[in-house]
Amino acid sequence: MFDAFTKVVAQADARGEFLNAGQLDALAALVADGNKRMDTVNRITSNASKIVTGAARDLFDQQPSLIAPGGNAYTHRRMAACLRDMEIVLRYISYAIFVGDASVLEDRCLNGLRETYLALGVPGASVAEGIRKMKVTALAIAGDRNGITPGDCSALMSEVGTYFDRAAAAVA
Ligand code: PEB
Repeated sequence: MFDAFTKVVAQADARGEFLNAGQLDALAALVADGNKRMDTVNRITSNASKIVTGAARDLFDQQPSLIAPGGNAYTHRRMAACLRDMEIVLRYISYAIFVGDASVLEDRCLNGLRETYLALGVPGASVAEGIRKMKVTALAIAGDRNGITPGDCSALMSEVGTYFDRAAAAVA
């Protein structure tokens, strides 16, 4: 599990090199934008259940067969497993945003998840759609210009988007 700093150190060490100016500049920019990152994590974290339940509701509206008898979210047990899975994915995405690196998400959540869903008979494409719906809400909440010092968050928001994209691609 890396963060943005240890990732750069590991890469430099693998080549036996000192950190270069480009790496230092990139990490300096990350530090300078640290408050934006923490605000983003805070907003997503404190709205996690809203993001999860909203995405699940939209998913079941669009794919009602999931909650019909025989569907993969039919019965309270499967519905609970589905909501829990979406929450787990969002939690790992929030960690990745926090550390500025996807490895925690990849190693601890996405690794083997597609195979797990295949074995369970859970439709990965539907999980991916649920993740894409969480992305839309999370970005709207994190990027809300109200109640926050205005600034340019475009790079951070696109980084946040990439973590959702990775998660969706890993199960689709
Ligand atoms: C992954 N999900 C399920 C299971 C596991 C995971 C390991 C089997 C064990 C169990 O039921 O608890 N666990 C989960 C995860 C990590 C982990 C992400 C990461 C660290 O440890 N059903 C749907 C939707 C979708 C869904 C498409 C979006 O209709 C999910 C939610 N996951 C779902 C369902 C089950 C499940 C299990 C329904 C139960 C499947 C079953 O038992 O029939």
